[in-house]
Amino acid sequence: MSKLRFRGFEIHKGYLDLKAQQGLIDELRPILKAAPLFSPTVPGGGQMSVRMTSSGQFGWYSDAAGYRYTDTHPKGQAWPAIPDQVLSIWRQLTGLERQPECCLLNYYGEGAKMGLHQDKDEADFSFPVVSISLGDDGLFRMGGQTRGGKTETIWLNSGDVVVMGGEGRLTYHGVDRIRYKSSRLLPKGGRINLTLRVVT
Ligand SMILES: O=C(O)CCC(=O)C(=O)O
Repeated sequence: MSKLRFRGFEIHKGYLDLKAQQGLIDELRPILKAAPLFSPTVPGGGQMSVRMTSSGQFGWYSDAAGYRYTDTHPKGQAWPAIPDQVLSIWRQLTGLERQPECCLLNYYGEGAKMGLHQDKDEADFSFPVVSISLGDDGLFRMGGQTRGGKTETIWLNSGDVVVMGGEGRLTYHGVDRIRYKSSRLLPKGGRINLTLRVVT
């Protein structure tokens, strides 16, 4: 386990051992069943290559009308509760009383990626976003507080956890690509990223 700092991000390499990663996957299975993955469209009209769902009081959603949080899955059911193990990672790394209200689950299949963006649909940027990587390696790109300028990358591996808080809270970030089937954690391959967010 080691802690690195890049562009305001705290990157905890190897934070979760294999047993903890497998435990998390077991906790995510019922969530994926109750709130199946969907492919959001973006306001410009395209479709994201990442598939997603959420747990918590709110889920992140996007369509032609814009980016926002919703209190139900697109099929109408309430989002399932955030798993305990996920909440305990939040508490260990942030030390906060306040709990996240959304755990966004992104699934990157072969060829999926996520463009550079800021997470700014939340009401209060003084709370960090905590990001957990599971499964295949992902090439994480980090920029600055505004669009443009120099960027740098780091490979995130299964079990790495990134805390995006303080000066890193509004740092541009994205995922260029994954190394499909580089991990055996998910039987069908791919990468899961969980981001924990205080929304209101
Ligand atoms: O997949 C990742 O590592 C980053 C996910 C992300 O940037 C997001 O959900 O906003």
